[in-house]
Amino acid sequence: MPIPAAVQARAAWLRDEIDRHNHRYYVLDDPTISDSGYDQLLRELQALETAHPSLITPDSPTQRVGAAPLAAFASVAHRLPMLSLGNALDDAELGEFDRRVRERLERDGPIVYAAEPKLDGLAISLRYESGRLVQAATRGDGSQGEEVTANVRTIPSVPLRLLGSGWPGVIEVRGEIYMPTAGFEALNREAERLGEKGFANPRNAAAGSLRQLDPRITARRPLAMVCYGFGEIEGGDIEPCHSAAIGRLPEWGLRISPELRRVEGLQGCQAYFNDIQQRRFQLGYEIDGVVFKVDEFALQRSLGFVSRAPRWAIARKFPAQEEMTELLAIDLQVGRTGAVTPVARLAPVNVAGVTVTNATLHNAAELRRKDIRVGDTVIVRRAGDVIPQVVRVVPERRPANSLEFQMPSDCPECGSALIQDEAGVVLRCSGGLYCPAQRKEALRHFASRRALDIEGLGDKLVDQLVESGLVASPADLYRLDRTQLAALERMGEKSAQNLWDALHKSRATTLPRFLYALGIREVGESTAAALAHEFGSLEALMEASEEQLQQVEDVGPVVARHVATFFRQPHNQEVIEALMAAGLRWPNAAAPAAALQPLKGKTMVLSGTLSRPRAEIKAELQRLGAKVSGSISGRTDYLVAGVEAGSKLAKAEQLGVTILDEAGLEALLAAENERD
Ligand code: 9MJ
Repeated sequence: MPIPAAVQARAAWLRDEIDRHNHRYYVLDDPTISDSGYDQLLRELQALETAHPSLITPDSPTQRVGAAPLAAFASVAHRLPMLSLGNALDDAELGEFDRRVRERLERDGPIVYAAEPKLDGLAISLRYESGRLVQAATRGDGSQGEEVTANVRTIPSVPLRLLGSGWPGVIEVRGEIYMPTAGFEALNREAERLGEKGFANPRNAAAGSLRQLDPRITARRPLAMVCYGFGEIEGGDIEPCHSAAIGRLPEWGLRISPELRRVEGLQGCQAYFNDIQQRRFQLGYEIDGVVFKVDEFALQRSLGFVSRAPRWAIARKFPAQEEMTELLAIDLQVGRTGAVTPVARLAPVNVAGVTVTNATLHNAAELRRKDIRVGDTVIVRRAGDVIPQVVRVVPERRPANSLEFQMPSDCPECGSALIQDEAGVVLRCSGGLYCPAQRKEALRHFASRRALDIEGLGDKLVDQLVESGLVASPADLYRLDRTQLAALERMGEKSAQNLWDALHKSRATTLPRFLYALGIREVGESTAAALAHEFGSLEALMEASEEQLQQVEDVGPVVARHVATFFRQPHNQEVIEALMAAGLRWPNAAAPAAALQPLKGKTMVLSGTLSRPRAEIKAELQRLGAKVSGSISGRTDYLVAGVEAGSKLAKAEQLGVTILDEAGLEALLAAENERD
């Protein structure tokens, strides 16, 4: 049945419109339609093509992912060789290049060069015949590449037909397919989530994605293309110099580097190089240098090429970011929260101008995934100021007798048990206060305002006390005498006296504060208050089983496990004993004096955004005896309404519940704190 002319015209219009929007989005980076508007156009075209399959053309925007998986890639002979580039590794080598060019061209004055970043991806040649993409091929050895048309068709920045007018009947456009950094990172995060290996760098990710036999896989990878050269051209002409000819490509729907510039002479090249090098890590894609090309095609022709590299172009490379070295040992570092991080000790290697001897291995899961072993030859990578990383092992160089690395079961610093976190990624030392690596942070937390509130015990002082060996656990703080304190660096007699007073004052505390100060994982103020309230005494809490702990509001299996494990550690028991011996005390929370629980029997609800963390306010209210509930009912006494309190506020008004704003709450707390 013939297709009505109106339908044919509509389909043609939709195709043009969709191509035009693709161009605006991917090439000009200036979309003029919303994502949903674009989807609507595409869906309308799909519907027309489904109703009338003979409408479908190979270059319809609906046909990017049309092809079935291949058994293998076909070989393609390049009609004009795909050249590679000579390298200049420093200013002197770039100077040599410029001198040779001027000599051969017998020029005294400066040469005009086209300058562009050197993308680190995969070189590709696109062949358009009558404006239609008919073939895409990899460089291969320069004369024979692989045909990857089906895969390249899935890349949104590659037009299936050229836009505008003036393009030659046959035109081969060459450029680089690459994966932008953001896409690469997202892809690797997803791989990690699925327990898969991920790619070592964006270049490998781009190459791996393009060399898929199933184009549907390529289609899901965030690839892009930038054009920077030409192959065969027939049935038409292009501009007579590189910068102008490349500059036309966006009109035809092809992307080029926004950094393309014309520069003059060696000086211009060096200024361009410095500028790009400085902005290198802000570009959003990886580059390994910049490329300079003699701009005028006539001059390029007279220079010609040697073997596979043109005499008219050079890559001024950045120092390599990846180097190979030997992994001498895997050490384990215990961080502030007890997280154990494996660290690679390396045979010293210069990476991009810096000698690297250590690199992070992130965590045990990553170590296992990459199967990194002591004695391996590894690739080390340093990007900008980022901490050096071990990217991968060179399997061919693995010694025959190598053994898989085993994480220990005990903390290398203190011997306490290591516990796997919920996600199964991080191993953590359960040593808590006892573990020297965690001591400083534990002391800081112990002394902090909402814990024991030891005024004057700042970060620097904690460092000094721990490093001098005077203090290993919080209990040691209470054994310091005034002479020892005054002898510390930058400590006058007056500050020593103040600190001593503050330490003395801190002995009188509350059970919730004390529990919070212990720094048990996942036990914040609110949980500490709930635990104190439920068990009443430290002794009862220390004996509680995980099941009993889980009876407490907001305490799930993870928190229960942390609490129980903490109190089972003999070191923690010793520290607690020493603190009690030092005279720490608190009122018995099981039978709080009425005066200490002025909000006893009151039910309060918090809603909206408040100026302090909600958990903090909740803990304070609980300490004063209030029950803090999540929903408003007739039994609610107060609603504390922050910014955008929403439906709870409306309901409270309806039920006649007393509403406090933040100032009202602070006034209430201040009044009640005064009394307790
Ligand atoms: C890259 N990789 O960005 C060339 N390249 O020119 C640029 N590569 C090149 N030009 C001739 N910008 C051969 C290779």
